[in-house]
Amino acid sequence: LAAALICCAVAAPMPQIVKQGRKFTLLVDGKPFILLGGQVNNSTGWPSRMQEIWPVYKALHANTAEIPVYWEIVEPKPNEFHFEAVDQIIRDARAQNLRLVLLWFATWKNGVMDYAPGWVKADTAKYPRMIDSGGKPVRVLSPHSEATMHADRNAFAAFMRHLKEVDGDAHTVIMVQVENEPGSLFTDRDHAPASNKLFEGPVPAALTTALKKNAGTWTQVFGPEADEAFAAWHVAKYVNEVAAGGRKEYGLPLYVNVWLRERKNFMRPGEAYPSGGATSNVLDIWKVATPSIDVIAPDIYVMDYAGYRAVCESYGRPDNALLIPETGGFGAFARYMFYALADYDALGFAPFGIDRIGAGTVPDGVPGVSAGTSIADLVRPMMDNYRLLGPALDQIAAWQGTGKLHSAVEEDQITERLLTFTDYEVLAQFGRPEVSYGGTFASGTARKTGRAMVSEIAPDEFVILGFDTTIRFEPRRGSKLKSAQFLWVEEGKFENGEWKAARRLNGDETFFRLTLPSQGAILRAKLMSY
Ligand code: N0T
Repeated sequence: LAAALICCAVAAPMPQIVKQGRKFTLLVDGKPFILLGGQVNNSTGWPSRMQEIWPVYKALHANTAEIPVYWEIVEPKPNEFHFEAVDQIIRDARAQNLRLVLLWFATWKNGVMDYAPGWVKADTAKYPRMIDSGGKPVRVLSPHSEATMHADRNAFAAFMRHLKEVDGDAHTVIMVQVENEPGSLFTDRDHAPASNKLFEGPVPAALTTALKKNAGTWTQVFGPEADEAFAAWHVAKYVNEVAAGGRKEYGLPLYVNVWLRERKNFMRPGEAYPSGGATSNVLDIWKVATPSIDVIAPDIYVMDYAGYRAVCESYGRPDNALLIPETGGFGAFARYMFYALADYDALGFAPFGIDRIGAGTVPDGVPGVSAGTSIADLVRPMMDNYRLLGPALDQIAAWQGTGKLHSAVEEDQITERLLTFTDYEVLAQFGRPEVSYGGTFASGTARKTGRAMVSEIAPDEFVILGFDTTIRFEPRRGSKLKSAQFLWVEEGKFENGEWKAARRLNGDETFFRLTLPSQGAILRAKLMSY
């Protein structure tokens, strides 16, 4: 019997990203999964170092760890592979009940080549550097080298084949990032003679046709963006080849992350951001060039909320799911998480630099934060988010894409938000009401901690999750309802997909408004009209 069980045990379905209607969903073990994670610092992908970091994930209630895998370490000599560290990390993650996203640091890491193995770095004839417009080689591998692409693809394929062997049944690893922020710093494109020749030639018909542009040279078709468009096409084709090689071995979802161009000085490619990466201005080119990549994912360090939302808007589009594999972990980003999950149906959200949580004070030079501030204080709102939202992720995943899940988030000068649902409107005001009789006007919190999401789960029933927010209901303007009254309100939580009410709220707790306190709460309210 045991033998029969073993022989017939069915492996869980592969992780995959599916699209139903306009909504993308990441499926893990066949079920919708919102990746709530964190990325470790760059030099932390070592089992010994991870021993100190696993407890941080536990404390956070994260469900996924994003950890790099280094080409220079897994292939120290051509075709000699070492996956011991990767294997140990997978075993440890499994023991922690965490999923993994592994990050393939190879030809590109932040627009340079630092993770290429020594034998690639040393052989500049076989693995050429890019040449800048002044004729000088730079610290970036050329995307025009077949030899370099083959070397990377060969290693990535070996890595994916190995993953299938060690994890093909358990699916602890749910997704793989191909490269890290590809593109080139120091030059807008390769100016080597052979590349210049290519640049003077026609734009491939596959690209002009897909973009519905007339045929012509790069300059004719793309004008002032020609060098960058050319770089994007060639970097994207290269990354797609690497991805395709790995995917053939093991079909996990693959994504590419982006060092954004938004809000960086004069936004010159190769100076303010790597040229040829999948920045918003060349995203269309990347989508044409990368059929083997599931998602192009922005690393969002944009500090202001309008800019943050604009990035979500430009990457979450009909042909691309929104996935945020890197973002900030400080105060404002705890608010932005609500936008990402509730308004843009993000598949996942992962602050960068998990190692630092709980450790020390902020060093000099971190934008928007004064040096010396305690990191624990700064990340507390994010940790609160994880604690509150973590157990409700299955529900949030089910509410995404319904059009009935909205965020209400406090910002400078924005002390209230009005959300519209089928029959009711919700007024969310941040902070505690100042006057409790004769009107309620919450006028904001000291540290901008107001953040909530509201989901209409039936026409007269709502779930409200969040912090430091005051909630009131009225019939939607124009609806035929005359009044709004609570039939009942509960405070509780979700457990294994079930709502567990802890108490009924009434009296002062519902009289003028509902309140989400500073430590957060999940409320469920049934309304009626009379
Ligand atoms: C990221 C990270 C890591 C405020 C930087 C961000 C990670 C890489 N690059 O810590 O190196 O591996 O993907 C680049 C965006 C910088 C803009 C910061 C503005």
